[in-house]
Parts: sequence; C-alpha cells; structure tokens
Amino acid sequence: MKTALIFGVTGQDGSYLSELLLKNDFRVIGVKRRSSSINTMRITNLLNHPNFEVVHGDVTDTSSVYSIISKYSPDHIYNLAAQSHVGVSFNEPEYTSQVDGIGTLRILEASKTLVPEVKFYQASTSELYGGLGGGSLNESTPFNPRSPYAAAKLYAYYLVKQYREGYGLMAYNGILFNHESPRRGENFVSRKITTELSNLLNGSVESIYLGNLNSVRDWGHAKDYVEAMMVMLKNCQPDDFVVSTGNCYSVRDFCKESFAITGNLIEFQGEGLQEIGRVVAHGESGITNKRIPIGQNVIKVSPKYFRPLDVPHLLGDSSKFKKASGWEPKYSFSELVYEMVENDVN
Ligand code: NAP
Ligand code: G4F
Repeated sequence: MKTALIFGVTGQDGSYLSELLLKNDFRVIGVKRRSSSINTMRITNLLNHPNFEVVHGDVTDTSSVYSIISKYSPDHIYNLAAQSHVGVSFNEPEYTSQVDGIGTLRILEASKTLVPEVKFYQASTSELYGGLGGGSLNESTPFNPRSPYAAAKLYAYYLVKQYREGYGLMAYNGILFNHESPRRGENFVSRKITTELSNLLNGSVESIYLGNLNSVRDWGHAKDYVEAMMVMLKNCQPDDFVVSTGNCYSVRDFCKESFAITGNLIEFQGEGLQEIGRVVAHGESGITNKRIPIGQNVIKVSPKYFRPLDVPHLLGDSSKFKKASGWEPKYSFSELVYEMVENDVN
C-alpha cells in the first residue's frame, strides 16, 4: 500500500483528496496545524479510518516538516497548505509568503534530502496569471501576479520547476482554477453567497454585501479537482498543468443562479457602489418554499470587500492536461451551485 502525505488536510481540498485516496487504497497521513479550537470538521468522518492518520505539523516550522517526512517516508506528497485567501494576503503579506512561499521550499528541501524518489504535487493557482487579458489561459500564458498571495505562489511555482529540472525531483505544478463545494470556506465569494442566501431565507439578514461583482471566474467542483491531482501523479510525467472547466461566469451570474435555485429571481440595477440586486419575480424551487418579497434589495455593494488590486477575468484551457491524463470534469456550473445552495439552505 502506498503512503500519501497531505499538508493542508483540514481544508476543502485536503478533505476531499483524503477520501479519494483512501478509496484508491492509499494510506493517508494528514498534517494539521495546531489551533485553539477544533478545525477537523471536514475530516471528522475519516478520523477512525484504519488507513488515515492525522499528525501535528506546520509548514512554517522546518523541524516538523523534516520529522514528519522522515517518519513516514511517503510515496506521494501533496502540498495544499496555504494562507489561501487572496484578500487576506494584502493584510498579511509577510505571513502569506512564509506559508505559501517558504513553506513550499521547506517541503521541497526535505523531500530532496529524505525522499528523493517521492512524487510531489504543488497547489499552484490561476491567480498567477493576473487575469487582465480576457482570453483563455494555458501553460504558455505569461504570469502577472496581482496579490501577495499570487506572488508567494509564483515563487513556489518556480521552486517546483527548479527542483524538478535541477535535482530530478518528480515535482508537479497543478495550476488549478477556482473550485468550490459545500466545504468551501465561508469567506470565499461562492460560499458567502450561498450561506448568506440561507440567512436571507431565514430572515436573519436583509441583504448580502459583496465587493467586485464584475469579476469573472472559471468555477469548478472541488471533487473534480482533487481527482485531477490524483490522476496527474498517476498518469502524467512531472510537468506543469492547467486544470479548469473552460467555462466562466461573473460574481453577478453566481448570485442570479443561486437565487433562482430557491425560486427567487433577481435582476441587477445601477452601477458601482449604487448597484443593487433586487428580487423581481418568483419561480419554482425543489429546495425551499420560502419566498423573499418582490422588490427587496438582496445584494448590495460594500467597498469593504474591494481589494487594492483584483483579478478581473480567469478562464482556463486545460487541453494539455486532459490529453495527458484523460481527466474530464463531471460537474457543470449549475450542478455545482445547486449542490452548494441545497447544502446551505437545508
Ligand atoms: P483551504 O480550504 O484554505 O485549506 C488550506 C489548508 O492549509 C488548511 O488545511 C489549513 O489549515 C492549511 N494551512 C494553512 N496554514 C498552514 C500552515 N502554516 N501549516 C500547515 N497547514 C496550513 O484551501 P483549499 O481551497 O482547500 O485549497 C488548497 C490549496 O490549493 C491551497 O494551497 C490553495 O492556495 C490552492 N488553490 C486553491 C484553489 C481553489 O479554488 N480552492 C485554486 C487554486 C489553488 P487550517 O484548517 O488550520 O486553516
Ligand atoms: O472567492 P474569492 O475570494 O476567490 P479568488 O480571489 O478568486 O481566490 C480563490 O481562487 C484562487 C484560484 O484562482 C485560489 F488560488 C485562491 O486560493 C482562492 O481559492 O474571490 C473571487 C472574486 C474576486 O475577484 C473578489 O474580489 O470575487 C470577488 N468578490 C466580490 N465580492 C468577493 C466578494 N470575494 C470575496 N472573498 N468576498 C466578497 O464579498
């Protein structure tokens, strides 16, 4: 039985990846950092699995990285650990660099020294591109990071290439576009919309406050994307691969789709800080019979959620990866949003 070591096991992707690897007969060791309250909610169902183990460690702590890799001698390492919120990275740029940038260096160095035959997966990101051009982005598109998060991830991306080309480490960059799920952190825009929609239906809030509604993202389902991580290491030679759906939607579209699923149809009016999303009609819903009064202003814009720099448009072209691996996403945008809304409303 092969051993997979996951840094970032308590996160959205770490939890789905653990489930998938266990189903595929891996022994999974998950690294969890210390926290003052319980943060294993996403992996509770796995804690008693005979092939699953959680160990304490932190990618900002070199000694813990070395001792864990030395103790378990993994066949595969997935580095998913990150301060993963782009907006937060503007407020905590140094910490974000330590975790997302130098943290990757620590794991690569330990891998080169202790387990040079390991396959190493790095959670790279579409944020590397900056998204100013508007077209479809692939492995040849130039990078233009527009946040401390993206700058730290770019540093990590190039380290992975250097350890692959310089030391022969079997190291992969998965350049993943946005992926969401009912397990997505509640301060990312998709999950914020679906949790706040649930609060609106319960009457505990009257409006949802969002930032840049114009942003366009290539949103996929996290379950599809962790499968991409696993098949990348299984089917492909070490390289850099874009993973995306090839379809994109705006934050405004995400709002409209979410509300429509609950039978509350909204339209947007106005511009800039004055833009509002308003309920204009009622429709069918298989999830709830609660209806928000027609005319209620349910989406408002708050400058609090604007970033000093934003990434306007991300659309991926993953033809290289699809050809090399045979991977195809199973979830459509509508199915993704439906699952998230259903989970939060119920
Ligand atoms: P997430 O839910 O925020 O999970 C991040 C994980 O990293 C959590 O388990 C977190 O632990 C852990 N972590 C944070 N700091 C750490 C540290 N110092 N030492 C050890 N672990 C630490 O993120 P995700 O959405 O699953 O994304 C997984 C990875 O893919 C991240 O690297 C992210 O940057 C990258 N990525 C994500 C997307 C996306 O759309 N989701 C797209 C491209 C790339 P706690 O639970 O204690 O916070
Ligand atoms: O949901 P977001 O915070 O995700 P973002 O910035 O695209 O980053 C996510 O995807 C990256 C891959 O491209 C990952 F690398 C990264 O770790 C993370 O998982 O924001 C999406 C867009 C942004 O343009 C943001 O400005 O939505 C806009 N937005 C509008 N209102 C908002 C809000 N974002 C958040 N978080 N909260 C809002 O109220």
